[in-house]
Amino acid sequence: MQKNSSFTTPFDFIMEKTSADQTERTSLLLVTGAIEQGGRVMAALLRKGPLVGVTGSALVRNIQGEEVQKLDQIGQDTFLSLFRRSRAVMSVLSEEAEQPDNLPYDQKNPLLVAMDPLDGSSNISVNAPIGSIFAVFHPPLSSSTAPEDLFLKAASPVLSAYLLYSVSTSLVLSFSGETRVFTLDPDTGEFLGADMPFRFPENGKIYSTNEAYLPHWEKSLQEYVFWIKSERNPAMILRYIGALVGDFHRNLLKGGIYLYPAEAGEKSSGKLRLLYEAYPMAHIAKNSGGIATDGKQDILSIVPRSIHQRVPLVVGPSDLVCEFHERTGNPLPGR
Ligand code: AHM
Ligand code: MG
Repeated sequence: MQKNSSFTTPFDFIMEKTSADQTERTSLLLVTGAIEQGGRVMAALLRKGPLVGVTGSALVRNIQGEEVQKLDQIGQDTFLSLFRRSRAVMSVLSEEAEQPDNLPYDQKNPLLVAMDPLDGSSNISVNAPIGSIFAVFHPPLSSSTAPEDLFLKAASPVLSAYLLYSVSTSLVLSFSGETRVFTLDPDTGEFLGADMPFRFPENGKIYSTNEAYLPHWEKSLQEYVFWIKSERNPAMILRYIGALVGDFHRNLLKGGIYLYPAEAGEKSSGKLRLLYEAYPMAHIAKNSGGIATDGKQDILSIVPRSIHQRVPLVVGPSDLVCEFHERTGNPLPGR
């Protein structure tokens, strides 16, 4: 890849954004460095896929009752050991572990990380896009918080990120009110990106949802989907990868709304997890001119009741999310 002098790295981004307040700089650089290194490790393995035996089932079920893939375990081990090595992380909550892993640290301002180390597991066996998602929090101020409650009492994420493993490997980082998009140069191992904030384009016309579940949704949602594809001007088109990271990324670049609503029955709270799927995407959306809600309220205003809590998710550029709320009878206050 031709190196362009205006490219920056995640390191440059964090340095620039912490120049006024350096108290958390080192911890954030160490955590971001661990995410980058994990991205390099995962991307290198994924390039070879079945040739090195990393695809396929691990023949066990996780605490959510879902079949664990070998790559789910590899992602979990890779990122957990990198966060441990960073010595800047106090605790890691993961989709793949029932309880958070408390880690040794020696930084003055240690951080909490909630992660989905391998998002889009059902795409692994068909060589379709997958990703890794991270929300980074400051620990709660109260020193009496029990380790198991750290993630329930932390405020909104301070930094959010995802890695998308696809045609190339992307790293999207959101911090201090800005989102930046980087691409891995596999020859040098560097993540390089434009030296400017990334924002959703306006007037997007994509919607992303698993429409097979529509018969189980509330009537107002069914009517909304009928309206966007049949009556809206311009009509919207459906694109669905089936990995939140892939769908969110396409919508971030092209302008589109992602919906994973609650359903009658088993999925009455939706499918996606609040702390390590909805929160980071909501934080990235907010820093890119977007909004994320559970269909009623802002995702970032929801206080978690349990660490693996599920929520319905609606996320995208502000214009499309506001339109969704108006059409479904829950206009967002002040919008
Ligand atoms: P996972 O983290 O176990 O892979 O599950 C989350 C994924 C999301 O990435 C994706 O948006 C959704 O599940 C797809 O679900 P469905 O197959 O029900 O459409
Ligand atoms: Mg997952």
